[in-house]
Amino acid sequence: MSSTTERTFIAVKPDGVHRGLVGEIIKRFEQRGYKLLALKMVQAEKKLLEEHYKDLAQKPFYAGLVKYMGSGPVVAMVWEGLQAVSTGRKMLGATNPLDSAPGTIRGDFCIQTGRNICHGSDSVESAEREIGLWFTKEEIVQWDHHSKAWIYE
Ligand code: DAT
Ligand code: MG
Repeated sequence: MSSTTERTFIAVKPDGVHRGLVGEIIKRFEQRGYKLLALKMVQAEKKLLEEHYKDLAQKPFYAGLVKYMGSGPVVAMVWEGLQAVSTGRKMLGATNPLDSAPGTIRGDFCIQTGRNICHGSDSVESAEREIGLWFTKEEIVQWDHHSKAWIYE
């Protein structure tokens, strides 16, 4: 199976921001080799969060999830690279941090599903939808247009 270049939507949730884990989470994606295409800190509107998590609207934890995600600023990002979606999910770890392997972000920094510090898209389709919800086209850098001039003289 060949790997393809993908984009994924990664976010540091309010508890991750509050706990000072923004840099740690960015660092892991940078050091793995992914490219940062967009980043912003957002106090998300309830409407955006409800739309973001609309597939979970019937779950008993939905209202609490939306409230938690709106309880403080979120750091929203777009990362690009080979298999960014599935590898990003591996780097985050399992949804329930008690099942997240040590070495993953959740496995290293949290213990509660309801406070699991980070979000990552679960498919290429979800990534496209989520990137479109959180970012305008203008906010996403066309890195390939810049990188040669930027890194090399
Ligand atoms: P993930 O964030 O790993 O993609 P998900 O999309 O199934 O997981 O759920 C979104 C978020 O909702 C998850 O990160 C934390 C919260 N959540 C999921 N299951 C939960 C549960 N059983 N109780 C409380 N919160 C839950
Ligand atoms: Mg999910």
